[in-house]
Amino acid sequence: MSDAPERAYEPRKSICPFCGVGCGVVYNHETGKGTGWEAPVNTRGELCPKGVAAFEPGEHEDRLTQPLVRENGQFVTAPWEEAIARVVEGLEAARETHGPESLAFFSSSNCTNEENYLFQKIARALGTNNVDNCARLCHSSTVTAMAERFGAGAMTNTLEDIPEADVFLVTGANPAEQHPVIFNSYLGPAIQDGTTLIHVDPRDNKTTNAADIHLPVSPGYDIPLLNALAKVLLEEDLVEDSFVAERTTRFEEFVDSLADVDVEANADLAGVDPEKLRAAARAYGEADRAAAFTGMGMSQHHCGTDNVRALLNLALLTGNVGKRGTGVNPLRGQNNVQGANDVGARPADLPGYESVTDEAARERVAAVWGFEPPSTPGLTEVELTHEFGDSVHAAFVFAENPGLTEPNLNRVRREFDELDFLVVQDLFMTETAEHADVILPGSTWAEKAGSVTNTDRQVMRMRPNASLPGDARRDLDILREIGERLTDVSFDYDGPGEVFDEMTTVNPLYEGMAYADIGEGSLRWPFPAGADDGVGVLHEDTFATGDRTTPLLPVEHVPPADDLGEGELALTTGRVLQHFNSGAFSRRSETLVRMRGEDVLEMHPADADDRGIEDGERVAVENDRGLVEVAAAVSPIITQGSVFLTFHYSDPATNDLTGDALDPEAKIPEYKHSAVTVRPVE
Ligand SMILES: Nc1nc2c(c(=O)[nH]1)N[C@H]1C(S)=C(S)[C@@H](COP(=O)(O)OP(=O)(O)OC[C@H]3O[C@@H](n4cnc5c(=O)[nH]c(N)nc54)[C@H](O)[C@@H]3O)O[C@H]1N2
Ligand SMILES: Nc1nc2c(c(=O)[nH]1)N[C@H]1C(S)=C(S)[C@@H](COP(=O)(O)OP(=O)(O)OC[C@H]3O[C@@H](n4cnc5c(=O)[nH]c(N)nc54)[C@H](O)[C@@H]3O)O[C@H]1N2
Ligand code: SF4
Ligand SMILES: [Mo]
Repeated sequence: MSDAPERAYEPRKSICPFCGVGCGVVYNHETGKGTGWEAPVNTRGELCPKGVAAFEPGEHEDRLTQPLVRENGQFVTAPWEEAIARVVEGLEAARETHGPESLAFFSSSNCTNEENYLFQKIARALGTNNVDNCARLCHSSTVTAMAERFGAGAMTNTLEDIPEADVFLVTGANPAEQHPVIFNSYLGPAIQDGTTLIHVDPRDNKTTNAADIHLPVSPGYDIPLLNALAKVLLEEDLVEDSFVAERTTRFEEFVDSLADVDVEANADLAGVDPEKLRAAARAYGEADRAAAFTGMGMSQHHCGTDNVRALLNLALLTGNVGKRGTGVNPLRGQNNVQGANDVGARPADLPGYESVTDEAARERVAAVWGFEPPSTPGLTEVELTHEFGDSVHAAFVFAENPGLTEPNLNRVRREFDELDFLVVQDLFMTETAEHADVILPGSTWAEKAGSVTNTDRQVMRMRPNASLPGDARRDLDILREIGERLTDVSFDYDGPGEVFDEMTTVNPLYEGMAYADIGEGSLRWPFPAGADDGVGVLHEDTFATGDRTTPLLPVEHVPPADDLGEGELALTTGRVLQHFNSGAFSRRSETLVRMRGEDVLEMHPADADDRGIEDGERVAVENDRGLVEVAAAVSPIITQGSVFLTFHYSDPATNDLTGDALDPEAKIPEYKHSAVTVRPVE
């Protein structure tokens, strides 16, 4: 560990390390902060506060600048040679004793396409598909539902065409805070010009401020709400018959499934005003073009896949797919969550989403790799943690902090102690790294080159702006060396360009792209032969499944995993503008900490009154999994019966309270509904 690292800067056009919007950021010598450049997304160089602050965490005194190894329970610094030798020894020992499936690889949506590609290749060269990334925790359910219906899980539309919509239906997402440049530069101007915004969210947040209709759904009750919207579309003849006839199947069955749906009763169950719900259905159904956006409020439930299925029905009923200004658009999480998945850091998929069970796909990959990837799908992120000490004995965690961001942390902490060997490649001493045997100090975004793929499928290039502090190394170099030493395969690439170009030969989505061609612009997938920069609006004539039609699917309400007992409230969790995920970066940025310090519990005045809680008072939020103490922020911005915490802080850690329930198909945790009691701290 070190004091504040010295770094030399040279401004070069790169991409913001925070969210999936993918704004261009460059170091500015005058301000010592980030400045926007006129990049593919932030075309006027606009940034949100996180982009401006993006260089600060790399300079923080907590920065790890030397490898650490555990000696007699304590971390001591070690030369790289020794640290890497221990990694090779630790992973090999588990593999020899328990087989390749005893290894777990946590890849990173915070890191580049090239790093993720090498990381999954290492796992597969060792004989396991146990490689996943934290997209599992964000949009895995969305991707499952969308891939099933449309053949692709990504945004159906592009930022460029979306402002053509007459209506935006934003559900379970708060883009004004989580995707600020999309909201301010693409949605906002359209709203100013008359596009109607419908916001479905239990909280009245910055996105709601711009909304025409707000449906404050009770957490976990989106299916009754979405089914009621579908019912109004049917009752009021707002279905686009020609689209339903030409592009969908199973319409009659779907109509039958809604026969017993009573709009008023469903609205009541979802906690929203039936008249407002009807108004929302009319606005969406009558619009010439309506674009839906979906986020964590929909995806992070144990019925997350079904939630999104219910939303897809609305788009299909109204013909809002395959045209400009329409679609179903998941707003992706980190700067490379789209890319980490595209390049194969997934347990059931090879690069380009070809299934590991598909023999022809494995053979195609083998022709390039020189070995055949294993054919049994691996385990997903939370499943892997739950197997620590049982079937999994060694883990490599690259640029993730599951020790803080997975649900039910008291269990997760115990699980980490069950491992025989853990290596963590990060920038700071994280809650996960505290359990490690070896910690490898990697590079921040500001010190690396490579490509990332943003939320609307644009592949863009990052360039180093800063020198590496101390003995820290570039992530790609660390992975290359581990790959060389640990596997029988050559990892002798001369840099990200060579890795990218190999990746395009095994990944059908990126086939034909060349690293050099990205330049300061972007290349978008899919990228058919002869395309200049890729396909914008997906599913125009046929869905990506290859079919012209897709079914309408009946969806039934699934009650949340935690029952609410007498006096209990529904805790939902999420984000604020100034902080980011585990807080690794945002809590190490003076600019952002100044904007927002501690976490608070958002609580409705009626719920506070019932419990004798005053605004600002410290409260205990508790269930049988854990206890969190914070100050209450009493205000009607949150719907009665629910409370809200972020998960951006480590002390207290909100995920002490969240539970183990997973969506049966996508395996996403239920971060958005936990039963808790709230009382003043004595
Ligand atoms: N500032 C900032 N930006 C970020 C991030 C960050 O941490 N901070 N993280 C990035 C990442 S990794 C991701 S995945 C994205 C996520 O971006 P979002 O999806 O916008 O993130 P959340 O705040 O988790 O959830 C969105 C909204 O869902 C609402 N909600 C809660 N429960 C329910 C429910 O049951 N139903 C419905 N309909 N709504 C509900 C919450 O009140 C919240 O306003 O943001 C990315 N961008
Ligand atoms: N309660 C609750 N929990 C949640 C969620 C929620 O809404 N509610 N959301 C979930 C979601 S959507 C997500 S995506 C996850 C996020 O969970 P995580 O991925 O665990 O969190 P992050 O903060 O994005 O990043 C983790 C680590 O990456 C390191 N890092 C960043 N960049 C680099 C790099 O370039 N190189 C190296 N070597 N390290 C780097 C950081 O220092 C940090 O320690 O959290 C999930 N957890
Ligand atoms: S909107 Fe996202 S990508 Fe753009 S500056 Fe803010 S955090 Fe970075
Ligand atoms: Mo995420």
